[in-house]
Amino acid sequence: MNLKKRAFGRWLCVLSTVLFLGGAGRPPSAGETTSGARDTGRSELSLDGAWEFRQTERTEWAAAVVPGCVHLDLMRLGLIPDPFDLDNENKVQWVEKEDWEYRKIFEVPPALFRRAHLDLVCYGLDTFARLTFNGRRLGETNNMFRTWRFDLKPFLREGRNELCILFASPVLMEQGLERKLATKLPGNAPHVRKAPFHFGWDWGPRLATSGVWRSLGLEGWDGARIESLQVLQDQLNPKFAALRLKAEILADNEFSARTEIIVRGTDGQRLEHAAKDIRLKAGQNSVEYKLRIRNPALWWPAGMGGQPLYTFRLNLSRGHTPLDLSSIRTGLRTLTLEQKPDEWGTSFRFAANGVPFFAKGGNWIPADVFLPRLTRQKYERMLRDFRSANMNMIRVWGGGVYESPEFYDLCDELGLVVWQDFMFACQMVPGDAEFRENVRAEAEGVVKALRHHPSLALWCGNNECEEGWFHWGWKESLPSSVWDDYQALFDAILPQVVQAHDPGRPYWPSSPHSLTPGDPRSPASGDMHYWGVWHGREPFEQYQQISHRFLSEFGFQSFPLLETVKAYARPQDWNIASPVMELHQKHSEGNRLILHYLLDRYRLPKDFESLLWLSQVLQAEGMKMAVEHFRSRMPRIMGALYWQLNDCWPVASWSGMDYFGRWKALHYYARRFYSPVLVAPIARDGRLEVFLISDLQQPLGAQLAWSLMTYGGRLVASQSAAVSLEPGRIKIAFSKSLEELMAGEEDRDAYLYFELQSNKEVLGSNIYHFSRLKKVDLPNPEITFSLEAGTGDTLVVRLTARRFAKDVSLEASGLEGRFEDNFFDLLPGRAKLVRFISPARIKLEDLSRALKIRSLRDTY
Ligand code: BMA
Repeated sequence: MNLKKRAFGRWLCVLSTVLFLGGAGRPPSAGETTSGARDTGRSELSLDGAWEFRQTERTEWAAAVVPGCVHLDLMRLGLIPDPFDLDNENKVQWVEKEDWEYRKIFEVPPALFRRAHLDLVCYGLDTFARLTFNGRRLGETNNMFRTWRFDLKPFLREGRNELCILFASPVLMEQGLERKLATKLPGNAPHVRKAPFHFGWDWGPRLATSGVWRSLGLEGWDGARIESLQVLQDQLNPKFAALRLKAEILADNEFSARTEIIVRGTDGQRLEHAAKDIRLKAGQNSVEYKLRIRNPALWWPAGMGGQPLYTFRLNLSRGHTPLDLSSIRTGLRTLTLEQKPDEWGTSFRFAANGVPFFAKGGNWIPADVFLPRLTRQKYERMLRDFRSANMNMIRVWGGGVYESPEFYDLCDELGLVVWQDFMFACQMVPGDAEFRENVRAEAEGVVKALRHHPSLALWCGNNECEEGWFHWGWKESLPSSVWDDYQALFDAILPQVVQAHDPGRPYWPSSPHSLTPGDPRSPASGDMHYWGVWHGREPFEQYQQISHRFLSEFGFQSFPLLETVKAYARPQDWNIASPVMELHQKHSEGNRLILHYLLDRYRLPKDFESLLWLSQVLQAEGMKMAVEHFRSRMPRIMGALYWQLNDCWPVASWSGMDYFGRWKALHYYARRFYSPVLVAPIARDGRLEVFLISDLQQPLGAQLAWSLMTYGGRLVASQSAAVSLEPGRIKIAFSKSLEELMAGEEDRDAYLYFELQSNKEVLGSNIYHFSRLKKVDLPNPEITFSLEAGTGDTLVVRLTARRFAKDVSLEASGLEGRFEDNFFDLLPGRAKLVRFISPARIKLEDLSRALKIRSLRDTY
């Protein structure tokens, strides 16, 4: 994970004073603070699209695309191979050591040229950019997370203009910055404000790219412009919401202006309207509106209620001339982090509108190494798939990026609560004034850009920096001044920024962190990253000993299935120890650990494809064991976010969904272990306790049935009992000795099946195996299937098995879509119907031809 540092002489840029931080920090493509000159008063010229680029002073200018990055441009021209394929990552390492230059020649329309102010607004420059405009120096940047705004007026010509952006090698810049400091800091390029994962991670390639990674454009305005909007919620009750709308307006002189606010509900219906005349002064101004919304519709996390959203639009005008408009969309809710003393220490739980909820979800990493490739469609598909798996929370991990506006908009719409890290991970930080000011400006920009999202629950300072200091030997090996620098940033600057610009939203210094100073792993308070299983080689059963208050990380790796492996390895590489496969396994112990755990529980798989497949079942079983236990400890434990939801390239990793969006066994399992009602049989010390866990909002009467079956198909015993489920509660349905439950059967011959029903609907089911499955002689299940037309255009697979079948999986390679359920168990004589979900219209014959069915017994 550590960057190998090399000594290199390098220019370091001195930041010019020409630049200043931009406003709300939303790319124009998001469509909120922007629109054409006609109705806003502000006029714009997007500079996205066709550009040119070259390797500084070495090559000719060639075609480039903005937003983009140098690797994508080089790939498009065939100048580098696809770094995701084979071992090409190694072959493109030279790119990060070079400087790259981008230019665009463009015409400025006369109407825009006549504006009193013309700014160049860049929503993402990665990272060390020197900008020149018409040959004159405009300024420099040093942070890919900031929005940069430059005053172009003095430089602009009527007609043809040229913008040039020179990107210095981020690696050489890091080395130069590192040399300036006396102490070498731990972390991946810790001096550079660039996505840490770009420098390589234990699931990601090292592809430290450069380029204009987000939109940029010209903004022309006269007199004044709206810099930011904020909605503050003073009171919220069923009758009304008392709100304040605050706007920051920048004016270039003193004059009288009119502001007008319009509030609309989810359906677009106009709810409120008010106007105010104000006297603007030159410089910063603020205007505040007090608003009341009657009978507010509350925003809820997924599974708890709906996600109604309100839009607040502010128009700014002088007389009848519109100057600017800006709008934000938000939801009305309270979303609090409750830390209250209790019998186990201090709680750590989130509550929506006063109702505490168990956080179910995972950790998000950037969904592509090459960020500009991400589209709203890809975000939408992935986020919907998280929600489909009954998740309600996502942690945006601190080693990636602050995600794009679309990401957070979708989280608002889907009810996915966001835990947002600031972008620092597994590192210490420099303490010089320039670095601190840079981070302060970054944090202000980000907080102002994201604070209106109702899904946003928490600002967290960093990922595992405190953990590293106290548990990875840094405290012992580094001077204490490094800890002072840590505290200056994470205990002072960042919480101050949150307090000033987003008061009311909780700030948590690090993940993990606790209320006991110096003990980020305390079980009594705060959140916890539990890595005893995996890094610590402890068995899965160890999860059942955990009683920390909120598990924000725990995980286990698997390989992607063959269809994804095919995207980077040829048949001759299909061996997990081949160089290509090892390059797509970034954790040095990864393959060894997978095999270590696998042989503990399953038989040796017969071939490469079976190994890939079985690694996914192993991972899914591990996470199932963890989450079922965590949920059974509610309300002591109130969150389970597994590591990790997704991938940034095709690779062996902890993800539940691979780079192409294919669901691994884990994601299907998650849909079950995060379901609102869960039956969880958990064995400890020779006894089996069966927990009934409900996240529903109402009590429910149900019937719990259990049967003892042999793998060969004999029903030994069965029983059932009426049970009641309480909202937000767990209940132990029964607790019996394993011996009694086995009723004289051998442990490797029999299993227990549990099913919970209410009004003839199966709310949940689960299986308890008395023995490790490697010891069980699984019978041939003799699975048969037929295909049927379902509702609409869908196709349904009907499956039956003659004998018990573990982890039945359906694959339809080459067809777009996925099966609604997968990696499930089949019981003899019980049919299972599985829908194939596809955006395309799939023919029955095609699905029949592509369909591949297997189960655990097929792996050996
Ligand atoms: C966690 C994360 C990542 C890492 C993962 C697996 O601690 O924060 O840094 O990828 O572990 O090792």
